[in-house]
Amino acid sequence: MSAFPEGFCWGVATSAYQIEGSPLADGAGPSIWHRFAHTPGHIADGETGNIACNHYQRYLEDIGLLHELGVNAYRFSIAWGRVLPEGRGAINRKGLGFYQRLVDALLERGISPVITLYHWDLPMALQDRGGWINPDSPQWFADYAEVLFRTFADRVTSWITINEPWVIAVLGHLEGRHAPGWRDPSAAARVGHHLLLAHAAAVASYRTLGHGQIGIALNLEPQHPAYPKAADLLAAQRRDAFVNRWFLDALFLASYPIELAQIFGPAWPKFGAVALDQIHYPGDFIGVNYYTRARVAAAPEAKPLGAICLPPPREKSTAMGWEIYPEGLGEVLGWFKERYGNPRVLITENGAAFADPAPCAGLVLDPQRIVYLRSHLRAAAQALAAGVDLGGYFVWSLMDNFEWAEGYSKRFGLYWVDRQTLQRYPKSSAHFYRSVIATQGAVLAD
Ligand code: GBH
Repeated sequence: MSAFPEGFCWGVATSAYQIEGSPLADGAGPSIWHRFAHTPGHIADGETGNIACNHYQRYLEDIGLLHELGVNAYRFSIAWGRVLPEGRGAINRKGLGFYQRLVDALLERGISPVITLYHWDLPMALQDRGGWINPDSPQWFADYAEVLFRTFADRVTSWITINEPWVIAVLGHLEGRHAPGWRDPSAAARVGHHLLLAHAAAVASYRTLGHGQIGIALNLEPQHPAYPKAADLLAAQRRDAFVNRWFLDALFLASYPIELAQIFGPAWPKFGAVALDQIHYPGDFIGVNYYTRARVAAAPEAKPLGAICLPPPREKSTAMGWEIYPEGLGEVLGWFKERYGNPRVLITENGAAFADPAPCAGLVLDPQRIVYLRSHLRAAAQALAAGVDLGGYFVWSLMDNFEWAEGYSKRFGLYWVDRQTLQRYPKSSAHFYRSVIATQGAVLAD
């Protein structure tokens, strides 16, 4: 099964706040994640991104890891506040310089940068103006994006505007588990809309400044009824509207699912035809971040969705408590072909956290991660064979890093990071992924 075509994009993914460390170095402005992590009670073990993987200093060594894997692409994000410490206005040359050196070093190694403009670390200066609930926020984002499009016009041809608008809106503004830590349904609804407007504005700007491909990355999860009964089926449909179709229907169909008005009640704004036309803006590809599915049971008392998710059986669960369900990746990829006009798709994140053992003779044995990756790569190959326009696959993540509210307690990396020395050690999954890439997927048949 040499299932993956010539030119297929093989990569790994990271994000700035999760790996860089030194969040205030060289004149950077603080971000909402810096503030959130320094407010007690938000992060497991009171951790922060102050050190993270110290990638800010060790980026050349980390490019060595990418080279070792044999990837032809690397997805990373830029910290807005390093480039624009106030979020707008004056450019911080030193902060921008870090990313210029990173991009140059990647290109020297023949690795294509795939840049995410926003992976959750909004400058605090903009949060002080309301952050993403401010109607000016899409313009702030477009102006920031323009700085980067101009800087990298000749060198970078793959861009992702925003990582997981649903997580930003819901975990950040409805459930308060992520920065900025709000619990405000009306804010969450408006933030979701402004993120879509921000994406559209950046895509429009890229049309005049760049000649590559630009898209958005969505977290997508099939929602299955826990039991074959009508109430669970309806609950799963509500949750599908909430998690998946909120952003898919907006981008591809110029509409929001009607369920959202029921779920949010009076907190859901009345969007007119003009507003819906403005968010109908998929870009050149859609990024899929796939981890799991949900099994949904009706629960009228669980507001506002009237639904709860069942925990998976132990033997099917990752360290995050998410079900290992590779079929779901095929299902998600199928949606694009069946419902959304078969756009180009990149799997911009896929991976799993497990309780890895410490390195032994320089290697970490993580057979569970190999099983996880193999089964999901097979599902991707099958989708390709079925006619899905799949252009690439990125493992989350290159190395163990700051797993948001979980701190450093959850390890997603192909490389194990020693929290004392920050030394990187390969896991057996790194060797596995290298062989997948080297054979264009032929080893998946074994
Ligand atoms: C991604 O988000 C992020 O882009 C990345 O930064 C992060 O490190 C990585 O995943 C790992 O977490 O609780 O069973 O209902 C993941 C998005 C959305 C995936 C919520 C799991 C909940 C499953 N997540 N979803 S469940």
